[in-house]
Amino acid sequence: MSDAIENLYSEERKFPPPEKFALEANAQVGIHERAAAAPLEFWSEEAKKLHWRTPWKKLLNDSDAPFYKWFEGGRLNVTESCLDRHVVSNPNRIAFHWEGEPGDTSSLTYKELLEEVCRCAGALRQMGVGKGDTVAIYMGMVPEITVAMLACARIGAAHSVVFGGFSAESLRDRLDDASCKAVITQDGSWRRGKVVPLKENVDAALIDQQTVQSVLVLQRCENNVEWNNSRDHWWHEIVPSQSDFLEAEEMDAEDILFILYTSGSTGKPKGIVHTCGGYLTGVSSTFKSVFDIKDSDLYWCTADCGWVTGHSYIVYGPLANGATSLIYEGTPDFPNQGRWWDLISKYAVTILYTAPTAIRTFMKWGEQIPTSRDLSSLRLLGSVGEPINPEAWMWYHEFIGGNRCPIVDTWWQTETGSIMISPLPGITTTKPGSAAIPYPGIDVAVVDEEGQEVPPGHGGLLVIKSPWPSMLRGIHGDPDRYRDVYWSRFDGLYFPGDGCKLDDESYLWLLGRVDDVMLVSGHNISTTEVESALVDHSSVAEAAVVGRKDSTTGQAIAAFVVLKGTIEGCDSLIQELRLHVAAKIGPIAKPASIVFTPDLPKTRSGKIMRRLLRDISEKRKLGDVTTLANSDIVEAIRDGSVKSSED
Ligand code: 7RM
Repeated sequence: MSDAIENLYSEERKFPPPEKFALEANAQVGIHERAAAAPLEFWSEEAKKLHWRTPWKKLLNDSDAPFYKWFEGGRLNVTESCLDRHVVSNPNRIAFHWEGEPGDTSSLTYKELLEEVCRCAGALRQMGVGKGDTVAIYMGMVPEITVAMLACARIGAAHSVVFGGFSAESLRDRLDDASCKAVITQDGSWRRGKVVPLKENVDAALIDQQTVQSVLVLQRCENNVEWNNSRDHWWHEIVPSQSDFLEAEEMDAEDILFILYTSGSTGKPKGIVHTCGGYLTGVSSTFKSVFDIKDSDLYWCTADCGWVTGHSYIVYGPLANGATSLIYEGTPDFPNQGRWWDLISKYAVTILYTAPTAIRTFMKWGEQIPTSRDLSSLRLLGSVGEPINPEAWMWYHEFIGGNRCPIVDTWWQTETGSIMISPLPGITTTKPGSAAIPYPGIDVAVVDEEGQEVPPGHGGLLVIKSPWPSMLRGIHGDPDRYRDVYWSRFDGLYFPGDGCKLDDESYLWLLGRVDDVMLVSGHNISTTEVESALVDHSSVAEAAVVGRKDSTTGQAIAAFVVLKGTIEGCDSLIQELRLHVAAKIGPIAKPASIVFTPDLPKTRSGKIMRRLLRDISEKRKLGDVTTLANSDIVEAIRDGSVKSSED
């Protein structure tokens, strides 16, 4: 019988931590072993680094699995760990430097941030929002989005951040699902020099909507907006007049901190629920050890707060650690393709956390853009969101990291709350394309279809074997779906839905979503490995592959390829790429067809949407494209305006 997923790609390059980095790192050798010997003790120590008003009575309650509870009886408000304690020790430290897309700037110290959070919290209370309510936040990347999230946390209201690129309909679904009582938004948001009409979308979402009673509107773009006097409030009219201190609402460790919707590949979006104590423990601990944060660092996570990465590694993890971060409002190509690298030199960014999709886009644009800027302040790089192809990893290492910065490839999900698998930069020897090893205190395995652990050198399904503090507590309003999606595949194991392989040293190599695995002549082939083999070719910046029905092989591999710079696709390149894949990982993985395209269909957070490519390949009517960042490209690929060949 063949493996649940085969191990085809072999990668031999290794990068041990630089000596000086290793000596000075926050996390030192021994941490993994100590945590493995006593994981509950490890999490207890990590949680004690937060500010608790009342200590917990029970660290982990597993009597009603999979409805686990952590830190039962503990009382806290997460904003006291993120703000108040730093205001006591270091009030004038900068929490956020912010740069708007048009080039305007501001910064907020911890003292100023706490004061603005308290004022916003006061305004929310005046609008009738209180403990136990849910508030939707539909904004762009302005400092006030962090203020809005923390203001909710301050008064014990759950926030539900809806990405500012989502449509009025998606917003409406999420407002209904969580029975949101209020919405915080902006008149508009800047994107590539244009105004995204956020308030207009909110107005549309609220037509005949039953639960929302008030809307708080930040003025950002000075675009014209409709106004409903009995419902709408300008931020500048009701926030500045509030008191600059508001006593934090005391919460139970297991009270809800936020709901965040994941679209998933099919079905209704799932409202993933996170709670106060466990979530903050996970993000605070991982932020310190994975990103090695020091007082001297200037940290930049390029994610949007509408995505879990923004929640965990722009807001809660960095603030719990008293870090100084950069937030940038706009796109990487405004006003030109060098904007990010200009920001890095201007602010002397030391730690950069971004996604493979961005890295591959920069590869396509050419390395002369970053290499003509001064990136010498960088000391650590991170990646999240998709498997990073070894060649993209090498490009990131060389042209962004100047061959001196460790790379932390961090695997985790909205559901896991915080990083589960990652190198620790002062300890772990990295391998391009591998997320390396589990975080201390995290217990994972790779199993076959029957749930048996596979030996090193084999592929299978990733599972998490024990509960962890920042795990989701459920899907809002749907306990059965929670059990069904995450806990029913293997008894007692959490199933994230990702394929994974173990190499000979038991390093973990994530292989993409299990739903995307291709079955070719009885072999289970991961999309990631074929895509990495394509990206390994010097002409290729990005690739997506899918299994399309085939009468002889079951499925045949259909590839979609984005070439670097000005390179033109032609028949001889198609043949060359097919041979390249065959040579790199084996003839079985050779794509049956290759289509050149200027771009790939992606979700708003940059993940490739293979489902739509499957629809195109099997000539089906296209599924839902509304959650796509770039919906035009699907039409372009389907209409064959791009060069293709089949054999
Ligand atoms: C943080 C985030 C989760 C899914 C996950 C994977 C994929 C994320 C990596 C990765 C390989 C990584 N949350 N994924 N990080 N795959 N290597 N380092 O992305 O909920 O939006 O997505 O993303 O498939 O299950 S998420």
